[in-house]
Amino acid sequence: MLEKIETGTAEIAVIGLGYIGLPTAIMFANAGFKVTGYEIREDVVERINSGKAHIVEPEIDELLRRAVESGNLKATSNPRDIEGKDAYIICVQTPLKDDRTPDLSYLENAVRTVAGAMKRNSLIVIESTVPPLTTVKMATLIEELTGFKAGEDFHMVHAPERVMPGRIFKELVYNSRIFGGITPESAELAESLYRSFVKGQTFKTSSTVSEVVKLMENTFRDVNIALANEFAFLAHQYGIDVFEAIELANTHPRVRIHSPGIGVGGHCLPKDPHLLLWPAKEDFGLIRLAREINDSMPLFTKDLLFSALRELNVPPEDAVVAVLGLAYKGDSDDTRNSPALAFIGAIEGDVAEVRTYDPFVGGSAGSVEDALREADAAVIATDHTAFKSLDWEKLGKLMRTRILIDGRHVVENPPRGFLFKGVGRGEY
Ligand code: SAJ
Repeated sequence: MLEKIETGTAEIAVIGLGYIGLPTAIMFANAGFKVTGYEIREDVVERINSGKAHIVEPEIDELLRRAVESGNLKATSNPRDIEGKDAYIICVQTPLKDDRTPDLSYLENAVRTVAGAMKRNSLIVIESTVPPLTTVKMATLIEELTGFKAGEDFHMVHAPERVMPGRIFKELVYNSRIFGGITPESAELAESLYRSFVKGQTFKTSSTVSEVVKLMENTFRDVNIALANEFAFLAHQYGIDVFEAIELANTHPRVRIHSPGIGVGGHCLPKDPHLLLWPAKEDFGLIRLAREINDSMPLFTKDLLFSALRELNVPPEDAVVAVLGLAYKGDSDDTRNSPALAFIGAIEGDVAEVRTYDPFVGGSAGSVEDALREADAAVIATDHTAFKSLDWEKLGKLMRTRILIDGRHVVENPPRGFLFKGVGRGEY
């Protein structure tokens, strides 16, 4: 196996051709391996085989074309096409169910597909973010399905992805990577396979440590953002601007406070703390409380809006509210778990009309001007760069009532003629 990897003759199957799977398949193909990408969505398979990516990412079209034209990358929906491969790389989603427990059905289906296709001595890599102990459980499932013995007849590794959309092809190469094996040999095989394109540092450990590392990374951010949100809440009570306080606190060499805001969205931070806690019998409660704090921030922003409406004697039921930004973070078109949507859900029904505008996503209005015309309040819900240079004094002339609520610290100086409130901006 090691020889096949080192000579570039190992055949690879990538299961799930999404945001992580497709770029990973492209990287292996362009490193010289024969790669079969397995994906159940047939339209996606067709697109990829014609050299066109179904996701938006810098450089992807050029790199995909090279991979397909060289004959090294083929996509398929037929599980028979991935029979007898040397390595299987699983990149499927692990979302939460409505009750916030992990939905591991995509992963289990992928593992069953691999078990039905693999031969003795295969290497199986899980890149998906999973609850602790999942890789070991999946190894047991494969043992049951194939009769092979884990660590002897097949190798299994958790190797979490760490890339950021928009920088995927750079980060795949230069980020450091963790390879958590069910045995040291498994980790070593995966490390040498990925070394074909990874230039960052690589580390080997156990699969459970690797699972926890990935979950700790995002939980660290989530808990720290919750702390920043708590600071913001306190700043309102003390009548100060928390961003000024944070900037000054961060001049300390060992302090790095995050940014408070309307909430925490995306497909990782709101989910991963739940995955980390799920298999545990007990915990101290800090991580759960942080999740609750971050989930409550759209409601806190609603309170700011409603107190502004009250101050200017606008009955909420008559108010027209323009929400600027739908994406969960700046300069992105991704609305998964977006706090902007949670905020809209919280005010809809309580106000007369909600208009939305997002330069990347769209929305009910075609422009900022259209959204603001005759509106009573503007609420900035996403830190898109374009929102930083809005001329509020000019835009204010379009509005019926001049209320500006900043959920993302986009507006540096409150514009004249507005009632301004912002998350953490307690002094205005
Ligand atoms: N946010 C704040 N305050 C902050 C930082 C972020 O409110 O100080 C909010 C953002 O506005 C956003 C949410 O948190 O709504 C999450 O944004 P993010 O940029 O922190 O994270 P993601 O979900 O886009 O990507 C993260 C990344 N992890 C880290 O930066 C540690 C990425 O590298 C991971 O690959 C990705 O999760 C993942 O897949 O796990």
